[in-house]
Amino acid sequence: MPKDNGAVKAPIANKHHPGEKLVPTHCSYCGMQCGMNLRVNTATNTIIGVEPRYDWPVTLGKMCPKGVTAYQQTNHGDRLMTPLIRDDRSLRGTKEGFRQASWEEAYDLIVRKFKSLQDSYGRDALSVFSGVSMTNEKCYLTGKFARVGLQTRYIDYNGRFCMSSAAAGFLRTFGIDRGSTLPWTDLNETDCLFIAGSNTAECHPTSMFRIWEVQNRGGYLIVVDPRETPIARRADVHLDLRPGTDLALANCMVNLLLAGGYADEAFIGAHTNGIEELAETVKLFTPEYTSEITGVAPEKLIRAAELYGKAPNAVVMFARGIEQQHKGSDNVSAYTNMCLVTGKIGRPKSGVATFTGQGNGQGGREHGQKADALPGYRKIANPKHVEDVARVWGIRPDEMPQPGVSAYEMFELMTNKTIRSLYLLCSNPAVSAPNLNEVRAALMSLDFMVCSDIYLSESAEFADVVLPSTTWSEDEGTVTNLEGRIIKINKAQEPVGQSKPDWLMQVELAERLGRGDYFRHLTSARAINDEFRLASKGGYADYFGATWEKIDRQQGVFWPCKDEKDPGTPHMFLDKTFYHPDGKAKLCALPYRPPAEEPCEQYPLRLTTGRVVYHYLSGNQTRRIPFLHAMCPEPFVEVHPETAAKYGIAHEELVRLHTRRGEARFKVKLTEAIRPDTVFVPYHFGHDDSVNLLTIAALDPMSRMPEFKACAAQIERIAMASQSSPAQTGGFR
Ligand SMILES: Nc1nc2c(c(=O)[nH]1)N[C@H]1C(S)=C(S)[C@@H](COP(=O)(O)OP(=O)(O)OC[C@H]3O[C@@H](n4cnc5c(=O)[nH]c(N)nc54)[C@H](O)[C@@H]3O)O[C@H]1N2
Ligand SMILES: Nc1nc2c(c(=O)[nH]1)N[C@H]1C(S)=C(S)[C@@H](COP(=O)(O)OP(=O)(O)OC[C@H]3O[C@@H](n4cnc5c(=O)[nH]c(N)nc54)[C@H](O)[C@@H]3O)O[C@H]1N2
Ligand code: SF4
Ligand SMILES: [Mo]
Repeated sequence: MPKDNGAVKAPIANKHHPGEKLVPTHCSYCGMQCGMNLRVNTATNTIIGVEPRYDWPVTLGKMCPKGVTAYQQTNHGDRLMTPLIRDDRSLRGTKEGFRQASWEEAYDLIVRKFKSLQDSYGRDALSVFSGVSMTNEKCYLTGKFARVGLQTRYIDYNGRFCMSSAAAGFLRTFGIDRGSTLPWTDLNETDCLFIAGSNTAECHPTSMFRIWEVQNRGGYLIVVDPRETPIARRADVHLDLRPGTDLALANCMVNLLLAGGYADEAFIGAHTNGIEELAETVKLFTPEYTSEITGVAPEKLIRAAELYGKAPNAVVMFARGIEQQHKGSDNVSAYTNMCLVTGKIGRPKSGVATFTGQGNGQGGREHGQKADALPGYRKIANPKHVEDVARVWGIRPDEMPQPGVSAYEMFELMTNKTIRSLYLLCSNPAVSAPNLNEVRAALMSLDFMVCSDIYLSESAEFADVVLPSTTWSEDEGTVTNLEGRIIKINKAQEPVGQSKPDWLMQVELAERLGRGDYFRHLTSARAINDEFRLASKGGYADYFGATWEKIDRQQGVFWPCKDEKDPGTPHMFLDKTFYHPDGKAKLCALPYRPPAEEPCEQYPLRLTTGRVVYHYLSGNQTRRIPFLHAMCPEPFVEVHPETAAKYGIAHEELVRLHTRRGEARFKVKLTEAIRPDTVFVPYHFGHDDSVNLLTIAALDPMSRMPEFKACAAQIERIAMASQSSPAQTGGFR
């Protein structure tokens, strides 16, 4: 039994309830993938509740408010039970006009439309936009479905808004992108945690017992966040920077580490490239200069560098706070420089980790849903990689479509009619994409749209055909958690109504599109797993040896796992070999750039966006759960009392936020836990309540990640605003 560091003291046996069985699995939501047992009534074969899995080594029985209510999704009254078709296109952008249809009718319509659009406008008239709340098997098949089934180049996914900067940064620095270089069970045993841009207590709550344990053992916690989040409140040093200024702060840390005698010269010399240029670049970032940019007091910067530098073992961690910037991938490489110059990487209890967001945010980015990538983290730009995958798929290499474009850029291509049709699955971009007025207009401009979801989402309102998918509890497969550990999701109940797993829809559609030869053999999640492990074999993200049996036997398998004998790789880089051709890691010299949009007279505040513990992403799942809705029924804007006084606004008053792209109304939440120059809004709400009506689509040049975390905004009392120019509408309702 692994050591327990939190409130749960000893392994607790799960109670046996008569007439029930427990199905061990993992939560449907975030990258923590907490172990849970679904309680199933054996007479009705339905899910009726949940119990923690105390024996799951990562989370030891802990779950958050979303996890304990996740089971309520499966038999929820809002589930889509049959395919829906809408004949009257004038009703698009609303919930109205859908009628129930059979699968045959829905498939016939889809196939007819797809074929005629491709006949008229070429194969690339179709596009696929997917998400990573799906298993590896489904993510893999979605990539294959786009490229072999639909034969289009246009596929991308919601991880572009989530993990793409972490991925690009790690690839540049290490030559490989595994989100964590060490298992979570190491975290509580380190001496210093440096956590930037992560609201860990709300977004990865079941990591907290390990983080508190570091402090309980006399170690240190440093938090970089413009807001005093629950974790920042308990930090030894809270670096409360202006949103969008991390690159300066990270450079300052490296400067202070080098100047303070904390550099590991031997490690730098033997295992890295680029120290001269890095040292030259960071020199400029003295505590005083950095303080001017970031607004963080110089003493705090010095103290943070000292604590990290002195710690025998330390882990640098970050999340979307630093990654969702138009220089997110630079921020990732810049913070990772801290580990490399001090040699605190490639050994137990030291390293770097990003808090992967979605349940399968890691696996989902490795197996071909990205515009330019193929299974095993291969690249379409590399002819050898294309050959490897083409062989497994049974196509000629020259039949492999070229790379497409990133998620936001796909919407731009819809607007200009390059892309005519969208097959959307497992994502709700009408809420979660940036600059929503444009994105909603892009969806409206489509000639034909299909949406697969478990509920009628805000995005489904734009569709011509809606397909009912299964929830995670009605199918099986594997997911890769935030450690890089491949785990098993088990089926607890038969699909409700006529809902089907996404992989089955794709296999059946491929058949009707005349592409059945490539898909017909994939008759189960297991069969897909066999093919996908083979397709990943020899790639960077090699899953070949991670069989379902081994996953069960070992409580998960860390990739890379090359073959049957290989137990997997919990710790990366133990032999100090990185994945660039010369085996060295790259120290990246990255000059500071300000956010794409800086405050000005008209838009004097910085708007940043993110999450609350009670809701998940676009909120399409969690807004329907009574307890979660009761705890957080509507969005709000966090405003510092000083700022509120300046604008004459009060707690709970309704205000209007404006940016150059749009406006929306929110209730004010007065709090001293935010910088006076910054306001924060959670983005889990739809229609006119979406803060993404305001956000900017400034894209990172490497990762194509939008700058969700910083734009310039104005706040107005509604009473005053009503006297000014007429309100722009919040897009389509
Ligand atoms: N409850 C809940 N948990 C979730 C999710 C959810 O929707 N709800 N989603 C999951 C997913 S997909 C993801 S990606 C993760 C996201 O997990 P996090 O990244 O932790 O969540 P966010 O709220 O987006 O942002 C984190 C923090 O970044 C701070 N921040 C804003 N701007 C900046 C900046 O410029 N610099 C720095 N250093 N910090 C900044 C914000 O104040 C916020 O506290 O959470 C996962 N877990
Ligand atoms: N302003 C702002 N915007 C953001 C962010 C931010 O911090 N600020 N964060 C970004 C991040 S990190 C992320 S990850 C994105 C996420 O944004 P989205 O991709 O919109 O995330 P979800 O709400 O999870 O959407 C998943 C949809 O799929 C459905 N679904 C669940 N399981 C399945 C399944 O198995 N099959 C099918 N077909 N459907 C299923 C759900 O009901 C839901 O409607 O949002 C991004 N947007
Ligand atoms: S922390 Fe994440 S995985 Fe765990 S219960 Fe909460 S939402 Fe689910
Ligand atoms: Mo995410």
